[in-house]
Amino acid sequence: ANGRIGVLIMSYGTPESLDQVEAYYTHIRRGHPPTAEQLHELTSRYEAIVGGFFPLRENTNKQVKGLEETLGREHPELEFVCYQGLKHAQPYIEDGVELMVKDGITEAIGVVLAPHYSTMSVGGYVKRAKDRAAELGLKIDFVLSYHLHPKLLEALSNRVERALGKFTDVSRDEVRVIFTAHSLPEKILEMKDPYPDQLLATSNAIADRVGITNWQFGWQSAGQTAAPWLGPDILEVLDTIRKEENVKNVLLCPIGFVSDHLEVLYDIDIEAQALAKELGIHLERTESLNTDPLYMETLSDVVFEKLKGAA
Ligand code: FEC
Repeated sequence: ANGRIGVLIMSYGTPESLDQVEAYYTHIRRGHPPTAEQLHELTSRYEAIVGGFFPLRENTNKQVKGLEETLGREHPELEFVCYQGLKHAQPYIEDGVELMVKDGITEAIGVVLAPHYSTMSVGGYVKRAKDRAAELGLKIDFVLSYHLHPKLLEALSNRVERALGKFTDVSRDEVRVIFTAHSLPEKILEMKDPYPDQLLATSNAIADRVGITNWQFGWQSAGQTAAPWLGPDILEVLDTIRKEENVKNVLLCPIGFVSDHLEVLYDIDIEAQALAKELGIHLERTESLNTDPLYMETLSDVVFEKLKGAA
């Protein structure tokens, strides 16, 4: 490829201030504003998390910068220019595509800051970028998943190792490791969506590397809609394993997320932690990837491989 290559880095997006929470929530709900009660509930979750109200924004900014630096270092012969495209906040995915075209980019690769493919998650990001790129005549190709990339597995395995070290008074085998990811509506199963299998493949690969057999998978952060969501939820899992198997030590490893944000800092660190206390469980969580160089290299590798494939 000649000239500059655009990289559209897509992430979930988060509000920038409390007065943007309503617009953000309305966007997630596809234009349906939340009730006052729902809005209050979400606002209080943001108010409760550590690291500022909206850590996802700064984390995404740092990941974008980190990936641009890594691509530049690993491929000095090429010029990669990174753009952000957010699913539910500005700059939206379409804004990122428009900016690339305005900057004279003609060839681009898109990648999502989530390792596992689902039609409802990554598929949705890709569709929006593809549609806008087609309208503007931009050539763009997409990385769809990277859930078994060796460097990603290494970064996650290191984290599991480190967090297991926090259980000083019991043997490793006594710690139940629960790999988690964002739940989705059960209807994805009928669509033969690869999401659950990819998540299990990542879990299995980490368990193999770390050498753990005492592990399982659990879903988290399911939405409040009438349709059923994939389960069991981690809250239910904690309750069951304490009562039925007398498990007292649990390590949660959120493999579906790559950054500190609401679903990690609230749903795990506050909500699951409170339940664990009540149940008498020592609960720890693996650190988020954020800008781990191994994660930046994972992204750099998959973007470059896609570019070579597209050439
Ligand atoms: O820190 C932040 O400000 C944002 C945290 C955040 C991340 C995230 C990631 C994923 N979501 C996924 C699926 C859904 C589906 C619905 C849904 C709803 C919400 C709501 C909030 C929210 N999500 Fe999210 N998600 C984050 C935050 N998510 C807030 C709305 C209130 C609530 O239900 O709690 C249901 C929407 C609908 O009704 O249609 C589905 C998936 C991911 C992981 C992949 C990715 O990052 O894209 C899948 C981070």
